[in-house]
Amino acid sequence: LRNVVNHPVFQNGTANTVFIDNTPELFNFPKGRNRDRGNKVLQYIGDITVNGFPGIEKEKGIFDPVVKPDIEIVSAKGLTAKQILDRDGAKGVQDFVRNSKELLLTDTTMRDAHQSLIATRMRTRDMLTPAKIMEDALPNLFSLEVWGGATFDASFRFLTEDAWSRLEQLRAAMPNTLLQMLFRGSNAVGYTSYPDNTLKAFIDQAAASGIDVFRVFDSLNWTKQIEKPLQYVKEAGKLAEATMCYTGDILNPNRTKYSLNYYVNLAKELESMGADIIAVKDMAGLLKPQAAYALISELKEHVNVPIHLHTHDTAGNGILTYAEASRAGVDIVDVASSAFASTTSQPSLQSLYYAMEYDERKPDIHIQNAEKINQYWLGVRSYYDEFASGLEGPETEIYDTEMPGGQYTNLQQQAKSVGLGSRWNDIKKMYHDVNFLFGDIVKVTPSSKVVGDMTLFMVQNDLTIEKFFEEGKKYDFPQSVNDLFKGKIGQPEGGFPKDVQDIILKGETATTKRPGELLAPIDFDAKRQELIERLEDDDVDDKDVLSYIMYPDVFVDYRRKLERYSDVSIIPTPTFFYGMKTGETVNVEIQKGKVLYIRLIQIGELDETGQRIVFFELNGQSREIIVRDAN
Ligand code: 3PY
Ligand code: ZN
Repeated sequence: LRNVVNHPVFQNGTANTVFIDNTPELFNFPKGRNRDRGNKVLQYIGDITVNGFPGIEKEKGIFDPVVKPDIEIVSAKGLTAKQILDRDGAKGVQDFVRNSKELLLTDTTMRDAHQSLIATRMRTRDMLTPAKIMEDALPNLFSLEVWGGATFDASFRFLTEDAWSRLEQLRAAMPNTLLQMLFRGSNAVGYTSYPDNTLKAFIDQAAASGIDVFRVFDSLNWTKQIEKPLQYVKEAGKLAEATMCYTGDILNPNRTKYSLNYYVNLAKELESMGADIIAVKDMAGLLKPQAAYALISELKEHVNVPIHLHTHDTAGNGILTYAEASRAGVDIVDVASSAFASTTSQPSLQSLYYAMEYDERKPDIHIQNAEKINQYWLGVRSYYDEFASGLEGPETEIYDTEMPGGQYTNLQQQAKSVGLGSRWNDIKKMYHDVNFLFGDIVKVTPSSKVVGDMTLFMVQNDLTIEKFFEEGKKYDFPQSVNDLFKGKIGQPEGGFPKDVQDIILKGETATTKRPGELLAPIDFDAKRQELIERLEDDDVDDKDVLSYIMYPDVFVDYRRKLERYSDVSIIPTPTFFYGMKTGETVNVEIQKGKVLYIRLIQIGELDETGQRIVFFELNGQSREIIVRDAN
């Protein structure tokens, strides 16, 4: 109401009922979730303190210091790529890239790097400090990859954070930097195909919320599924980065399916579809240095649009791959800050800089600033060590396994959760075998998940490839495997092996049509209504509807948690994951200048109903919170 009485129209006495119609925003009173925030934050901390955070097993340890990097302000060399996009459009950015003699860099720390190392658990809070200073510190970076892939799902599911709000906060913090997302073609940011109207709505909203560069791929390299999203990105005035996923080994004479020719033809096709940039997405880190030289040289010869290379450093050869790609003229490469680089993540930005320090294409970055930002990331990284179950060093077996970097830790977790943790080596071998059983397909979300599901199924049931052919008809394979062979995620190069398809589908029919063509457009108003009914809350906007379409149950759960806990993104990360220790005090800033001083006094005894009272002090006053003990 203070807003209403302060409004100039109200103050000068001209307010009437039309005033209410014209200024509805003033009558949006805080919804349930924002009432009583202090107690809700205590409820969250109490619940985590008593029951722990899923996936965290250890006691809260001592974390490395996290200090705001004290950087030197650098001015951009002319306009930034983002300013050029906003002024001159995609064509302007293409010219900018072509005229840049230096190798350009995309920093993936806030997307693929944490997806590939710490199971996508990085919180928005920990991104905002570097986001605010990166434009001043490293203005000549081409872009930052910050969104898409698993980050969308994980922020709602595990972090109780709105993915759109993350994007909008990053956008506000970095108005002059290209923000990039990974877009799964006809699967948007989900695991299943969506109708075209939904892809368009999602792209339009992502563009409005801050995305400039859309890296659009299809998990089987089926260009039919890339075409529409590319068109929608272009209609939104953003950069359409059409992607070919790299698999196999172009230099291996025995792997002829995905040959140099295959990729050159694919690139030409993507260019003719209107790609502004072509990405080579080496999601498993299979592109060996010499192959990178051969591939990039050919692409530079046959296509005119800039080439953006993405790899994972799983086998430890990433820097050499980039150096060779640079020698062949690649325009942009993806790197991560050292604290979040290497193994299943991207190669290190700092390592690449030093590898090329006296090269004519040395990246134009202020290395001391990059080092200081990395110091910050090192501190942040220590909060998340409990989620890092990945590699300690290079794993060259990946050349055989062909498992994407982003899947590695995930599949390990999935294996543990079904009791197969001790059979990881068998799983890796089986993953290789399943790939060839499926006809040697591109493996990236969601096709990689299907290979993973089948792998776990085979290992769990002690199946071998021979047994599959002998007894396969007796088994009901995982739903995702059925869907793949029905054509529900698209068509692989060369089609599916018929004998395998028959065993899996057992007479069910398959389609070779683009799944999106078979889906009716989504009625957004009906979806909104459905969501309002499920939530019993009409505070639902367009972004909520899109999130609900992508992840219905996850989104509803997220909103329930928001009701119970309010906005938990304000809770410092150590407290968010580990709760509090008796006697500890933490400060939570709920809005600028408004701080909750929270002290944990005592955790009460378990009562006969399975609950405990947790005793806090909130700004000097005692508060008691009831927590159900789930242990
Ligand atoms: C994703 O789609 O999440 C990926 O990272 C694919 O590599
Ligand atoms: Zn990747």
